[in-house]
Amino acid sequence: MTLPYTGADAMVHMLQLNGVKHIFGLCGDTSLPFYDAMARIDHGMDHILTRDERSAAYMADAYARVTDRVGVCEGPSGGGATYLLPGLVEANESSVAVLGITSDVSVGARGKFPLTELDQQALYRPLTKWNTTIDRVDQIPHAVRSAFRAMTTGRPGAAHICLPYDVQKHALDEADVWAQPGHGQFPAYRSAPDPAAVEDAAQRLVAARSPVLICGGGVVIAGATAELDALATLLNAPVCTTVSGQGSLANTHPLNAGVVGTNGGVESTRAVVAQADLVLFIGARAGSTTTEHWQMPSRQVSILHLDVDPMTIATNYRTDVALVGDAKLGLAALHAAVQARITRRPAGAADGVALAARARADKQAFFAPLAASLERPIRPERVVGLLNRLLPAKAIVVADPGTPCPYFSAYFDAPQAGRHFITNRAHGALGFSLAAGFGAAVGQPDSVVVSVMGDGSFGFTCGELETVVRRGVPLKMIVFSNSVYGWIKASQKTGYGERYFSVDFNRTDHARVAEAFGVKAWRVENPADLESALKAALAHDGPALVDVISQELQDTAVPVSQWMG
Ligand SMILES: Cc1ncc(C[n+]2csc(CCOP(=O)(O)OP(=O)(O)O)c2C)c(N)n1
Repeated sequence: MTLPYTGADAMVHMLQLNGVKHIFGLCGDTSLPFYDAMARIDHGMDHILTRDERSAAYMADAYARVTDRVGVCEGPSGGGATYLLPGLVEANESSVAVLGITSDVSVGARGKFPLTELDQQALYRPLTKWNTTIDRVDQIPHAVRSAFRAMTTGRPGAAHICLPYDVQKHALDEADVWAQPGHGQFPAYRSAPDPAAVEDAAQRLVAARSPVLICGGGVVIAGATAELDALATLLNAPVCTTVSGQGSLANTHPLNAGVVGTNGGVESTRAVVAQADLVLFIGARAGSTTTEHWQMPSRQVSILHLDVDPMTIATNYRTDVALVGDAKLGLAALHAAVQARITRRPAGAADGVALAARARADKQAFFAPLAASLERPIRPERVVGLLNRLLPAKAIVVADPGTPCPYFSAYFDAPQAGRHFITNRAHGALGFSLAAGFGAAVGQPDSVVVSVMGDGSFGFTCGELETVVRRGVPLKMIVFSNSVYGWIKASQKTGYGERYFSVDFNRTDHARVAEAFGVKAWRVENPADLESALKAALAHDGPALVDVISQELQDTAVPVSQWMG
């Protein structure tokens, strides 16, 4: 007997037709028809079972960031839908194309108190770029097409499709199951800024005494690193990045002056922005972290802003020229327009290479002695310094909030432009990097991927070590073990008179936990042993974890200029 073609079949085929290769998810009652279709159909997609829907979404997020393809995650109704949510929120706010599929109670059971019922569409509405509930089976192909179109065009973002149980079993006509080529990757289309605005901006860039470029995540998402390099070099302008904008230029590029802002920014990079007479924001939102709560750059500086999303422009700064468009096309157009005008720089023009070199040298002068320190507990600087030396050029570091984010933002020296650093800066939820690192490693199996987490984050996410081992992904993991929610303790130290309240917890032996899951692990207390442990972990041909007994964050020289207080 041939089975009818069902809604579940159509969902599987629609994902396949959009070029999906991996789906991260966790099973549930209302997802059974979808799972059965996945089992029956020869679709070539790999379903990766996770131990928590939050992880599935974080995996899909980092997978999308390293492949530029839509990341797909799925979970069941009720609890599954609530757990999938954090990853979709992060992806949406970080302009990453992630599709979340939640199964749901049957349409026919709505309102009758079926187990797990929840208004999933309402739950996701404010948090996704596109969101729908399927009411009838024949809506599935169109809904999936709309979701992919929404995720990959304009400013990329997350989409959610709620797929009721009974609809998955209903029959439909296969003829409507088709996908638009190109909507599986982002950005699917590129639009260029208004040529008149480009001319205006070019004129100001050429006339500026000291233009500084500040890049957000948009440059790497648009694949605009070569165009950025060309424009900055032509102008001899230093390039700063936000935390998410790391990789816009190689960290070792002569014009890279480093990360700006409260989280990872250091005094010497701040000085580069402070002396600018013009700032060009590129693919950046100019939010609180980047601009030190809208103080840096100052209001006196001329502002140009290139972004694919017009709603980011002039949100925080009165803007002299708005360039609405894709970063790759926009930077290429600016380069052409500047080249046509630039004969000589204005009198007294700053030397961008010298400014960036000074910023990097000053930073290094502060960092190097701390990285060499044999103090106990181990200084975070030592971990970053060793990884800078030991990691291959193609490595990807995925950092959690707490110790990892500011330390790696300030001091990690990726020698290549592109996606070599990932962190969840939109919402900064703890417990991101282990799962995200796994997703990155699935998306880019040729790269060494290192997840760097605080022990607080480890506690959120360690169940996923089973997934890492089951799937044989050679993820490298580093835990900063300091038995404290250090970021908050540091805020209590600076802003609340050292009245420490409910921030300390017991030390866990993370290496033994990892070993119990089958992960090769090292526990390092002596700073002199750190290099050999990291080398062994990197050389190991499977997953490996190094548990570093490290300074409490509030006692460190962390590059954070402002705590909450
Ligand atoms: C889900 C979630 N809850 C609470 C916070 C608030 N928060 C920010 S940093 C931090 C402490 C991080 O502790 P840990 O991971 O141990 O790293 P450390 O700061 O000690 O280096 C907390 C609780 C958060 N970011 N995410």
